[in-house]
Amino acid sequence: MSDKSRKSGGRKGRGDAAADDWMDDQKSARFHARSHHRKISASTSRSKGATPLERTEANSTVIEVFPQLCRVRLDQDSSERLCSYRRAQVYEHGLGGEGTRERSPVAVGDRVKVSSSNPQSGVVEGVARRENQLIRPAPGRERDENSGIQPVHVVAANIQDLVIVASTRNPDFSPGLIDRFLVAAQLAGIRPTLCVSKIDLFERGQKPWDVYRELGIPVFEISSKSIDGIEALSSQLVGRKVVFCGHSGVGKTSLLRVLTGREIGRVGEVSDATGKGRHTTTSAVLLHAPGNSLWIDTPGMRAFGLIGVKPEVLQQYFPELEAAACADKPCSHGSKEESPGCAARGFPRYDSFARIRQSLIEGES
Ligand SMILES: Nc1nc2c(ncn2[C@@H]2O[C@H](COP(=O)(O)OP(=O)(O)OP(=O)(O)O)[C@@H](O)[C@H]2O)c(=O)[nH]1
Ligand SMILES: [Mg+2]
Ligand SMILES: [Zn+2]
Repeated sequence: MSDKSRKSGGRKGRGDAAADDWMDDQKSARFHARSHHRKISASTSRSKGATPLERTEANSTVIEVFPQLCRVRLDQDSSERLCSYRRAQVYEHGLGGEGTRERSPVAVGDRVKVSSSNPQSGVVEGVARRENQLIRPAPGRERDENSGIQPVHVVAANIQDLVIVASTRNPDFSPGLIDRFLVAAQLAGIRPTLCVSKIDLFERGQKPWDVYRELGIPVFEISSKSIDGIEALSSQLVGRKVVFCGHSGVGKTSLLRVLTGREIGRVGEVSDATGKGRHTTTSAVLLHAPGNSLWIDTPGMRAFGLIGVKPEVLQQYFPELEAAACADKPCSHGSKEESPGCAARGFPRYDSFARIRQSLIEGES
């Protein structure tokens, strides 16, 4: 979503179109789930104050989530099951603080306890306490006007690394989303890495991603076509739990194909007309890769709304601005009128910071 639409009363804070989301645009998932809809009528139980399972009680990992059903992988024999999760409770996993609520009991990466009566299917009996989670406002779900509750979508749970994928071209490199992901990673305690994809399309000139290197964020220039940079990136990620995020069409699935050496998922052409991806991947999926790696491919996001950060503390997540030599201490790094003696305005990410701050002031969670 553009900042223009946000200012003109667009879908504040969700930062995305409903079409990006598994629950709103998962044709195959609906197909899978349809037969179960009839059998399962009770609504998911919501348990304020109830406690999740201890981690040692879990016996499976959630690898894909659909409405009503999820695909899990059992620890015991690595077999997969399609499981109903309607009996599982929605726990308060310490999401985005007051006024937020997860809308699904399970997320990709969750550790769960599954009971199964046959080799194909099963039931999720409980969800283990999470180590962390990458969250965003649930696409297509506004904050409820009466209760003030913001529905939350957990992109992935129990992860160590967030690989932010941004292409040099086709679609063009766009830092706005990167800065938002960097804030979200800090909030969740996840190590961020910037992966600049399609380096084979980069002709020469200034590299707008160098600013992230200067900030100390690991930056890898890669190409899934020419395989440049893949080994270096891979060596950082083997054995780790990683979620790959970015705009549609930047090459996340292509990258995961090269990293895993498997023809996973679907890869789609970028539109010639708009220069944007076509939202080829429609639901997040966890891949068990060599070296006990858990790598999660996600659907392309148009934007990324932040949850659990107030505008006045946003600067804590922009360390270079935090250190700026402003006349007033503390300084909100606001507009010229608001903060006349502010020294943050000269920094490369200042405009990005100011845009995010403004959208938080205007009501993004
Ligand atoms: N030139 C070039 N093209 C690439 C590279 N990686 C991917 N592509 C192309 O970019 C397009 C999009 O690739 P995908 O892997 O489907 O992108 P994605 O990020 O998974 O997209 P969504 O699933 O929609 O979020 C395809 O046409 C790929 O062939 C690369 O390194 N270089
Ligand atoms: Mg994809
Ligand atoms: Zn300032």
